[in-house]
This record gives sequence, C-alpha cells and structure tokens, in this order.
Amino acid sequence: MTEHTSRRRFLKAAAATGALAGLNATVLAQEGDASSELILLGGDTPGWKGYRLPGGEAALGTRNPTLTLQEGTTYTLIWENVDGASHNFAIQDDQGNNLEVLEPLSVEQETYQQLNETAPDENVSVAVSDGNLTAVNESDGGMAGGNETGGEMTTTQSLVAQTEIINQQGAVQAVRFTATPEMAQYICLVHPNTMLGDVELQSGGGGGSGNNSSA
Ligand SMILES: [Cu+2]
Repeated sequence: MTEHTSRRRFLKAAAATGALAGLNATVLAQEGDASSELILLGGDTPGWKGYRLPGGEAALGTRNPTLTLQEGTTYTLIWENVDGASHNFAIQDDQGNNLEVLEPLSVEQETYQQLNETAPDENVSVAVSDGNLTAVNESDGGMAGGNETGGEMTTTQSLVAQTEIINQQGAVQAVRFTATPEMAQYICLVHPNTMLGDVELQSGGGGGSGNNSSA
C-alpha cells in the first residue's frame, strides 16, 4: 500500500513539473520554486492586464506587461476574460507566426481567483493531474498532498498554436508552455493591435539544470 501511495505522489509531482513529458529529473528540484513559474493575466480588449508575472512579481493590472522568461523553464499561464469580449491566447515568434507550444489545461474559475488573491511573496504552486490544474497552497501541507483528484493521467497532451476563443466575462483559460528562444510576443488573435505584449528570453545562466535535453 505504501508503495502504491508513494507512486501516486510521484506521478502527481511528475505531472506538475512535466517530467513525464520527457524532461529530465532535475526539473523535479524546481518544485518549491513553482510560484515563479506562474503567470496571471486578464484578457481585456484595450490590452492584456498583468496580475502576476514570471519570477513571482506582482503587476497591478499593468497593460501588456513584458513577460521575462528563462529558457527551458515551463510556465503555467492562467488568464481571465475581463470584459466579456472574444479573446484567445497565442505566443508568436518575431515574424508573427503562432508557435505550436501551448498545452491547454482545464481550470476552474475558483482556482484562478484563489491564485490571484495570493500575495506575490507567498509560496503557491499549481498541480496538474489529467490535464486539470489545481492550486496547491504550500502552507496547507505541501505539494500533491491531500488532493482528491487522483487516478490515471494522460501523459502528453497535444500542443496547439493558439487557444480556443472564450467570450464569457469571468471565464478562465490555462496553458502550459516551455520557454524557447524564438518566443517574441504574446497576443490575442482577435485583438492583435491592442492585446499584444513582449516576451523576453533569458538564457540559462542561473542555477538551473544547465542542459535541457528536449529529446
Ligand atoms: Cu482579445
């Protein structure tokens, strides 16, 4: 029984960090720092609103904030439809091509709100199980504990170049992606002139894994 439990815990942890998608085991070590890999935006016709930026930085509704990403790091981005207009999300290269890098995740509105209410310096992370994203408040007893969403999980979701359009005020959408050097901007394809922000890539350097063999 113990074996079974710890295996499930491992699978959940692995799912949360993408280890099952072929990343190497050093990624697991980043678990505790997951709050820096969470991005929260608001989708609004005049421009994306930044609420939480990579690195755990708060942004109180800044218009089209620059997303500064570490190459090879996997980010979870969740955004809420602010004004009830039609919006979607894509990441483009500097030629304006939509990059097929987004793994859509299902997420509850409640989860977005819970995360958005978390102070920037609070440790919070997200867990992904079977394509469903949940918030994990680390002061509640840690990663992957006491979460009833167990069971089987799909290993690799297929990646898309743009998300589905959502048009309900308050609806939320989540994607996961790994930062690569060709990423230059993020965009809503319905409002490409206003809902457009820069993506800035920082290459390796910091105490990370060093090599990300994308085998
Ligand atoms: Cu839009």
